[in-house]
Amino acid sequence: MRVLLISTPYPREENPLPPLSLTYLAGALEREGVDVQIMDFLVARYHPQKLRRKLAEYRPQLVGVTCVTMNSGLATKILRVCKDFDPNITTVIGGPHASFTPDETLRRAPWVDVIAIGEGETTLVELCHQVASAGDYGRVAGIAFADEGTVVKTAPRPLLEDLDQLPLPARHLLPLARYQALGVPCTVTTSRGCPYGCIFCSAHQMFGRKVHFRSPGLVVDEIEMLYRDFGFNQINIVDDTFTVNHDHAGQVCEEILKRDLNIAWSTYARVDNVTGDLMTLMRRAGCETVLFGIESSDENILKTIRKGITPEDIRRGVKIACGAGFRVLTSFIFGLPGETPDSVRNTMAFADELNKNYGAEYAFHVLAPMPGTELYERAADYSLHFLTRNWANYDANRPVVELPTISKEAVKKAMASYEQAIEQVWDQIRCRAAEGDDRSRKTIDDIEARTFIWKVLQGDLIDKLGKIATLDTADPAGATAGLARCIAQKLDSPYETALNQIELLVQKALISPAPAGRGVRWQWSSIPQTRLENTSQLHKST
Ligand code: B12
Ligand code: SF4
Repeated sequence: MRVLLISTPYPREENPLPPLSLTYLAGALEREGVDVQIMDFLVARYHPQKLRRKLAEYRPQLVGVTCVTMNSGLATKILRVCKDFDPNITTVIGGPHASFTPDETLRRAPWVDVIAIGEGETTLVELCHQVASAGDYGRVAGIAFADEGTVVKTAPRPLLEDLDQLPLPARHLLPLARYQALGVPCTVTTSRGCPYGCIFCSAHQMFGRKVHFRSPGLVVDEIEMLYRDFGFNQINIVDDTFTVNHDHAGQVCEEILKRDLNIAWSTYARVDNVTGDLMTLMRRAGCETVLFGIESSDENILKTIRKGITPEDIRRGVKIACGAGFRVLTSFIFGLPGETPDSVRNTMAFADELNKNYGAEYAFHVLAPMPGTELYERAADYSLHFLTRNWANYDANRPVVELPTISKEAVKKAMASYEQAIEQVWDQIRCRAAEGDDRSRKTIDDIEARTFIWKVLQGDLIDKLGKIATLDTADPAGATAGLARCIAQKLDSPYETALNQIELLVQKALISPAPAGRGVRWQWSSIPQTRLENTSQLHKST
């Protein structure tokens, strides 16, 4: 049985990170002896022709794609390419959006065979067994499919009780060197589920309100492997709320400290469940950044959305985290039920207050009621008027619904003033850099470097331009310069910039030349065999 798993691309502004969904799914399949590959379009160019080439070469019997709401349209298009290529391929879609829109997805995309609803590891394994034996999908819990014009939903898939039974994510199937070139952290989870019931969020619908935890020892085994074997020194713990259980969070931190891992990490937290002790411990264990979902400063709005926090909780939590030396990011949403032009102004002033008083940074989004949230399911009760049902617009950066209490223009204006404020901050950084401030110069250089690398990734330039016809293969500097010249020309960027960036990739062993004819061919590095052996050791022990 051969399975191809695909991540649907999304814009760079959303900060692509190594996808845990596909690596967990692939890990579960590998453990069952299923042959699986991942095509990761988050850090490579998507083109239907490229996909067709892969389908022709790998000949998968099942293709599974993951997406969220904003890229769900593209995800179904990807599956259409697969179905058109070979109608015998079983096409499957999963993730938070598809899970909550099975009827609509099957109606809009009749070439999709199966929707995986909710947690996917066991569902996909069982589905593969059915596909391999030409069996009956109907026996697999947690899926929806069309049968002679009607949508069949099988029994709900029970959530995994013991997360230690999960496989290790099969990250060796990802193009990790590309993520490392971008300098982004590697994603890890220590738990699934969220006990809170915020009405704009679907987390508790997806993984339940009972939080299941992985054993801290196993979590840190994985982090240690990412650090020692895969070369990541930045980790993002993507639990819905890492700080929800202090014992568990504390044990993860103690375990990191015990093993003396020099990693920097970041995570999501709630202002009402941080304490000075926990924050101090997290800081000692290498956590540098926490992100708090604040949403609004308006008490009535906070009550309506059932966030369960007050402005006082917010000040207290932010003060503790900033006091403990964290970089604190606060995230707000414009356009929640009850929003008025006044509450928008107050929320912006509040974000400024948190910044001035404690040093917390802030970001604003616009409400996008995604399927699976109470706001979406009961939109009329909250007086939400949908402006568009085009999911591509649900990026939470523009109004997709309107409220009687505030116009969409007022929300757009608030977003525009926030974006302008960010632009001003950048102008100041650029000015300071021009005046010789080293820190500002470094910030600008980092951004420029990432932009350059992003273009290289999106153009697949190492793969396309990497064949360098040097006569002397023993001349690595010549091959590096050759590649830099080709890329600089293609991107119309200065040769020195290209050379610096390519040299860095070579130094970090993220790209390497292999002899090809009388010259060399550059390629992205894969994980060395010894590292893979360590991975499978850990696989066996979990
Ligand atoms: C980390 C994260 C990010 C990261 C990285 C995403 C990544 N590449 O991993 C960043 C910061 C980039 C990000 C960005 C955004 N995110 Co985000 N993010 C998360 C977060 C916190 C964790 C994701 C994760 O790794 N989960 C763990 C894995 C194991 O779970 P999973 O992805 O759901 O996969 C399981 C199942 O869904 C299923 N499954 C998934 N795909 C498939 C495919 C097949 C074939 C099968 C069989 C099964 C299956 O099986 C998997 C294993 O059990 C989730 C919240 C959450 N708890 O999941 C939000 C979440 C996914 N994000 C969300 C949103 C809204 C966004 C943004 C739009 C934010 C914004 N602009 O405001 C952007 C969109 C970018 C994008 N297109 O993904 C929403 C999505 C809601 C929706 N309906 O779309 C979530 C669910 C948060 C929430 N509760 O509202 N996000
Ligand atoms: S917003 Fe955060 S706390 Fe609220 S339900 Fe979603 S993940 Fe949980």
